[in-house]
Amino acid sequence: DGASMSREKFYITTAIAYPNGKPHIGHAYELIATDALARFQRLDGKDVFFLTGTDEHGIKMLQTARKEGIAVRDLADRNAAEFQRMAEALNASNDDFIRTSQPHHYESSQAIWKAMAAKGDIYKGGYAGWYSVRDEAYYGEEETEVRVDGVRYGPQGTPVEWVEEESYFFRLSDYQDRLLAFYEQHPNFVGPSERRNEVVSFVRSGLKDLSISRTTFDWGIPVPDDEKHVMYVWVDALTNYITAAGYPDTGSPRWHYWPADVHVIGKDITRFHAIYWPAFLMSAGIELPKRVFSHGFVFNRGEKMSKSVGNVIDPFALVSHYGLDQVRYFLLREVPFGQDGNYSHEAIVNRTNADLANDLGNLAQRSLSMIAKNVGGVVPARGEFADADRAILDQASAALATARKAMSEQAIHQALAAIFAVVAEANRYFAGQEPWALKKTDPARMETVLYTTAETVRRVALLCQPYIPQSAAKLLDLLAVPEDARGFDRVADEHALVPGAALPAPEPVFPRYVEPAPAA
Ligand code: ME8
Repeated sequence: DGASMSREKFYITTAIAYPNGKPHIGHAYELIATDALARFQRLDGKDVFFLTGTDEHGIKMLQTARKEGIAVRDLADRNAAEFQRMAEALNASNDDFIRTSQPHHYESSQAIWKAMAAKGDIYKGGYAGWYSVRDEAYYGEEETEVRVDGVRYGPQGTPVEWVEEESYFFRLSDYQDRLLAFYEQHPNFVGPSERRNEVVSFVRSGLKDLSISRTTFDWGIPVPDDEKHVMYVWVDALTNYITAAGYPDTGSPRWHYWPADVHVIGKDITRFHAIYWPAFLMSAGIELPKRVFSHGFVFNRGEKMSKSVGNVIDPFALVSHYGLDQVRYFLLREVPFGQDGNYSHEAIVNRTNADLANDLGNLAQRSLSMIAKNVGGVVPARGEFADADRAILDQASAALATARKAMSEQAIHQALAAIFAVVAEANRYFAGQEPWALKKTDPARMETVLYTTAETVRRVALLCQPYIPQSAAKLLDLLAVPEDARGFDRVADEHALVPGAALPAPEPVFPRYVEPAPAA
């Protein structure tokens, strides 16, 4: 539509997960973070397209289905439904959910293959080398090692097996110089910088042509004009990002979203997104994404989660135990985005009680209940602002600019730190102004202090929407802010609360986490 065409577009994606099992906390983490980034840009006025989905082909899916004694399509259907259910449970605002088993995706993957072939970048040969089924990745022998258990492992610590078969190859080696020049010209293409450095040094060390088809199984997208081969799962997986934007129909109403503004992924799949994907796109003559951001891993008390250790955390259980916004806030605040982080009960309880219940919850509850009791449940009158009033309101407005800069670099934790610094300062302001004492000595000044506090809460609640959307909405409801007045343009002074406007009865928004009583 005309309105969306005139706004700046913003296309953001998560990785698409393998539905060979149920979603785990790593998947939840990536989706929540990407959701916060997408919501931020939407609230900031952009025309956002946010994509997530499932990566359903490949030998890993097939092996899991065999182990479970079910058809691979049934495995994909069953678990893709779990990933969709997780997106709902996490309140993800994705605009689409792509499944690579969808017919349109076959068309799209075959189209990019043909474009690469037409460029002369695909040839038939024989592959002999190491393959990790768990990573769905080919590794050079020098990247592998035999450990004391006699098993050979790849660089991510997963076992590799020897593969020898006829295969199509992509002339990746031809792209080494073009990729290096591209990284040079676009220093922000890969973030954070540690990941960028790894990518650049891997490409500098020399690229070999990449095997891009398999013949020993058929759970994949057929290679055009050679039905004996299916595409290597990563060729089809990466293509999801353009399929969803309408490819190969570049006249599609969604094609204006391409190139993606940012692909949010975990650090283990940086090589695919920062090397293979741009090379495929260069070959096919398609514009490159603007940025790839690799987040860290979430561990359970420092240990890698695995089914065999039995410490895998179920995101559904986590949300029902602690509350959705509590989980979202914890993950986004506690772990600097881009670094590894830890999950622990103590840490989530501490964030829930200290930041949400005590700091933000009490600020809202104390000011709004004083307003209900002493000002008759309407927005208080505002007298002349004192310096202290002006200062806290200005700090709240300035947090938008800080958050905007941080979010544009995926520094989600920094945006939250700036917003919660306002909350901490507002609590000091409220305590220092002692509105309960002013009630007798200077009731007009009391109203101005309560007004200033409520207006600060409004600004903070607006800014909190990307991270804790349900709770922020409740706070804005308590301030009677209409739903169409919740964009970031409303943070400004001219949209401040209007004295005399009726407010609903206050109620607490952030419950404290209380340890369940031990069973008797
Ligand atoms: O890699 N902490 O799928 P996947 C944080 N299908 N992130 C984690 C994590 C953890 N403990 N474990 C996994 C794939 N992830 C491919 C992607 S994209 C075209 C194809 C992240 O289900 C992981 O890094 O193994 C990846 O970004 C995402 O979850 C899906 O992982």
